[in-house]
Amino acid sequence: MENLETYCSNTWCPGCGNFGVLAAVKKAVNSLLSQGAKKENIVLVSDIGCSSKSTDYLDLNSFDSLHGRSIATALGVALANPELKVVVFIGDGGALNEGVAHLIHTAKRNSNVTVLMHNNRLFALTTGQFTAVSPKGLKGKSTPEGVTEEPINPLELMLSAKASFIARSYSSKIDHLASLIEKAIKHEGFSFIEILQPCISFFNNFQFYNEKVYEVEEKERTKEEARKLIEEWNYNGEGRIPLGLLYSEKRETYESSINKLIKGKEPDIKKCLQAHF
Ligand SMILES: Cc1ncc(C[n+]2csc(CCOP(=O)(O)OP(=O)(O)O)c2C)c(N)n1
Ligand code: SF4
Repeated sequence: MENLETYCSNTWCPGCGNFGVLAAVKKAVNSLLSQGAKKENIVLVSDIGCSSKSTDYLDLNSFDSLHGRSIATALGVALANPELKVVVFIGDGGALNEGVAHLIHTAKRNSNVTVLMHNNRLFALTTGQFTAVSPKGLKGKSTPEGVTEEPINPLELMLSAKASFIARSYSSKIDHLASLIEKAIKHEGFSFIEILQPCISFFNNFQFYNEKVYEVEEKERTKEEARKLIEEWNYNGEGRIPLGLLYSEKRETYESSINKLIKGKEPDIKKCLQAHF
């Protein structure tokens, strides 16, 4: 078992849900390595935020992108080399506010990318402004009187955007999360895991999740069945919170369809160089 540790000192607040996510990623990566995956073929792409510090703490190839742009960067990596397993670490702010267009279109394209969305339900690194998934009424730096808007449901969004692997887990359930991460990375196409990740400093909802979450059986589901499960929780207070692989389907990946299109039409590098020199 590789500990995958780096020389970086960890700057997360003690008790942060991100520690559970990091432990689950290490477990999933080790399991993949033990099954023959090559370490050099795993590429992590990070965004900006507490969640994206994960790449600093993992001894794997990684690329630090801009806030909200990591998913577009990951698509580029996957397209350039279809051999790679590309995993994005992104916060709910990066995924659903700054970068929501990239999230939707990368899901629609079925690019071979795994997105781990650390959902602490606010912009944590900048000390607690509201995001698209903050519950109505949440008080913070940008909403001293409480959020007045309704939160969106990111899994509903992913179902509509045609994501081919949609799952939810919780940072306190390390084994559950590790198993989903492993499945998501093995999945051919776009995989999205929403990770409920309490931010102990600005929105400590460990107790709320401990009381509300439950694990669903893993089985094939129609979109209607998945939608029903996904709508059980409204991201405010009401409803139980289902965890697990909620929807998956097989569909051709973006990389496969583009590579078929360009096969045999690649530019002749020698001729290009001769034309220039
Ligand atoms: C385009 C852009 N907008 C805003 C910022 C400022 N900024 C840096 S980190 C951050 C919060 C990140 O929140 P989130 O993406 O939810 O990740 P978390 O810190 O919660 O893990 C913000 C707003 C930025 N760096 N770039
Ligand atoms: S601010 Fe919140 S999300 Fe960021 S490290 Fe601290 S507890 Fe974790």
